[in-house]
Amino acid sequence: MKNILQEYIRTTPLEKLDAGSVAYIANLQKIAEVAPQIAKAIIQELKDQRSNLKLIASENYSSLSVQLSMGNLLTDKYSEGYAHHRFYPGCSNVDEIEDLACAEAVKLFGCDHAYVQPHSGADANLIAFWSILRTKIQVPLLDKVGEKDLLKLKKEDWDQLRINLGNQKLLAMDLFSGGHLTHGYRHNVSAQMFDAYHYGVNESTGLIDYEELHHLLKTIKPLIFLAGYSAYTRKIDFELLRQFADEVNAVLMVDMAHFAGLVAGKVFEGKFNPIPYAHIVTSTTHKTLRGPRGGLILCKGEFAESVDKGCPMVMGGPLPHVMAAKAIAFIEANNEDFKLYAHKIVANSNALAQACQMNGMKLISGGTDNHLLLIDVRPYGLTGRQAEGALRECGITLNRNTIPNDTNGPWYTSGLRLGTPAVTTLGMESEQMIEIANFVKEILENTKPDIVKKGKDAGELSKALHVTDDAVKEKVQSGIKRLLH
Ligand code: DSN
Repeated sequence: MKNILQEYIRTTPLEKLDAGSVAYIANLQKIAEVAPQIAKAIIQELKDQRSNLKLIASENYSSLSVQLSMGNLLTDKYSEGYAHHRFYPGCSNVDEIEDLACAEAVKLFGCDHAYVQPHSGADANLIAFWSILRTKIQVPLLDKVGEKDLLKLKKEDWDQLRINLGNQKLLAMDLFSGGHLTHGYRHNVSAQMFDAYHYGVNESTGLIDYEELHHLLKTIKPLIFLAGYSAYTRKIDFELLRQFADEVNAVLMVDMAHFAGLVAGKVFEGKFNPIPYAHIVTSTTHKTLRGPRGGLILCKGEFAESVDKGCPMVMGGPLPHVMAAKAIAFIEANNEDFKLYAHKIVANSNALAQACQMNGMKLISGGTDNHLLLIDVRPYGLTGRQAEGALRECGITLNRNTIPNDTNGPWYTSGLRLGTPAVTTLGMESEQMIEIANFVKEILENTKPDIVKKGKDAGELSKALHVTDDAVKEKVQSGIKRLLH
């Protein structure tokens, strides 16, 4: 272990060995006393993130303040409930942390109410779904039968409530067009909870067709109209979506996990900012927002009481150490530097998209308005999985992604998703985006599907395996090394 720590120190530029690094080293030493293999994996991960170019659109580099606020005794405390309303004693310090995190989120986003307990974006979505169901279905039923306490509900009313809760419609963007799996994908609990319907994008433009969506919404009349995405490259007109939602009395929910940092950084303003228009907004805190891994809910006052019941409705104990890190991230995001950073993410994404197109790559929707772009890799005769593997081998980490009407399915896929939040944190500019696009082109042009050597498919071209020209691999690897140092 000593060697690994020595190597960490050796490979860390002196100017970066500040108090944070020293704290990190002390932290790793304590970890190594119990589980050297965990300390080793952390150091390996550090090296990995330093020596490969991080283009995963949903990843970033959080600050040391964010990271170190999570590695402490706060993890030892139970605090089920919410601030000043706990099922456990001794929570005054956690109350202070949660109060601050909520207040900072409200200040940053200008919303009515914030809930900072969700452990992830998926949790945030589940809590938001149940908060809507509670507000719109459960509370009215309780009012109707004249009972306030769920525990005292008669069996037949309880049975009726369960039927009503299980009989609601959700309309969301489909996974293949850029939606998220928690938005009613059949392999996710959201599709099992709701009668789920989906909208896609126009086949030729790759854009949301608002007219078609309007028509679909009026036909389906869902309880929840969900907007937001994991892999859509354009801005969304939330003002228009709210008008549509109001026409059918639907709740407009927006999952801004991917673009929360662009909202916080005032890149998405006016009708492109979901906060004034959506009833409930969910998010993660670790993507463009650059905070700790976790979830967040922002909502109008009407839903605040239900959202605050996230525990016990969906969750158990909150994570006080992560709430502390969220407070820090919201404070970090609420300044001019973060605004510049957020604008630069999009400028870089545009530069990367243009350079990819100049290099002959086909982009879904023809470009980007946000932090990500999607390349259709079919013209190279590759699946997304093969392309992803080839790029990773050369030092570029990004993920394969479905594209609209993808015939390769969500495992192999036909697309690559590229994002600029992490490389922008590293200080890269459009000049580097041009170099990156050149690397991607060279790799894709010099990679071929490989042959399966064993099993019943032996001899056939595989959708998973690839082979990349060695000289290209070496050239790109040394280019990436240069970019990162
Ligand atoms: N896994 C995240 C992403 O990459 O978009 C969403 O959950």
